[in-house]
Amino acid sequence: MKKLPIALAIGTLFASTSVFAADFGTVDANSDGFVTLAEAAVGAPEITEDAFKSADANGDGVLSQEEFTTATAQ
Ligand SMILES: [Ca+2]
Ligand SMILES: [Ca+2]
Repeated sequence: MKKLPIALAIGTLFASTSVFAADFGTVDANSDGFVTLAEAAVGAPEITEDAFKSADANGDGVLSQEEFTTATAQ
């Protein structure tokens, strides 16, 4: 079995959690336009720092709506 691309793995992780089946605005609890690891962990306690960093394409420590959508689009 081939390894899944990391984005697909992230998307699967998010999609398996009900909160991440919701939209970006729901996960972005403080509505600042970015999802932090802490915000992500509210909906997906099993998320790892490595998984979060893999979704954080530009490495700024937060997920933009584009990064979030990319990670959860699979
Ligand atoms: Ca936020
Ligand atoms: Ca980012």
